[in-house]
Amino acid sequence: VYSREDLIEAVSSQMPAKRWEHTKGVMETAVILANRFGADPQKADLAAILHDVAKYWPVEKLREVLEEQGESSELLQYDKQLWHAEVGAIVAERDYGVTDTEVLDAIRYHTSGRVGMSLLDKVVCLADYVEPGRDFPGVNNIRELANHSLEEALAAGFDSTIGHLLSRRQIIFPLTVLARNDLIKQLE
Ligand code: DGI
Ligand code: FE
Ligand code: FE
Ligand code: FE
Repeated sequence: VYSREDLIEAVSSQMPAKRWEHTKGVMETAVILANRFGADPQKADLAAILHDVAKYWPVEKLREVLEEQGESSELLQYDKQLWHAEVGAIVAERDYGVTDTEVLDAIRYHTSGRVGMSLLDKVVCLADYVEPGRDFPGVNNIRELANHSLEEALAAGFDSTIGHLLSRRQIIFPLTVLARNDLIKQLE
């Protein structure tokens, strides 16, 4: 079993320096958001460390891991950018000995979201949107919303992603739309 320090070494060695900077931003932001909204900061930190572990794996290696899954993963039909999240959860468990299903789910759903996102899922997903190194149109508005409401901020994050995909005529993973709708319902 890995100490936090060893885990950081193992994860950071699998990505370029810039992506590790992003990961450190997500770690710091996830802990702040966990404390703000009542999630477990230690779990948020662990999920953040591992969330992009597979981001720079070759696409054939990602495909291989997803194909090894019992029922062939639906994700294989959608954008490759989505694959690292599911693979990250699988390797967190298999290679790094993470057993906490809340942490594994926060990694698994950090890109797509899901219906019925847990507090930890929301915190990690939102931290990924607003960590200090992020710069995309509307990020400051999402940061402002994150001071007040986890769901408002995350819904705005998904709106931004979905809008971006629409503007480029890309295929949208249906679960992202369902996750976004579910957050809107929670706000009603
Ligand atoms: O890994 P990161 O760059 O830190 O952030 P991420 O895991 O949220 O991003 C993955 C990318 O996936 C993001 O730039 C948008 C892209 N993407 C492609 N199709 C979809 C999608 N993201 C979502 N949420 N839903 C999609 O259908
Ligand atoms: Fe990611
Ligand atoms: Fe990320
Ligand atoms: Fe404010």
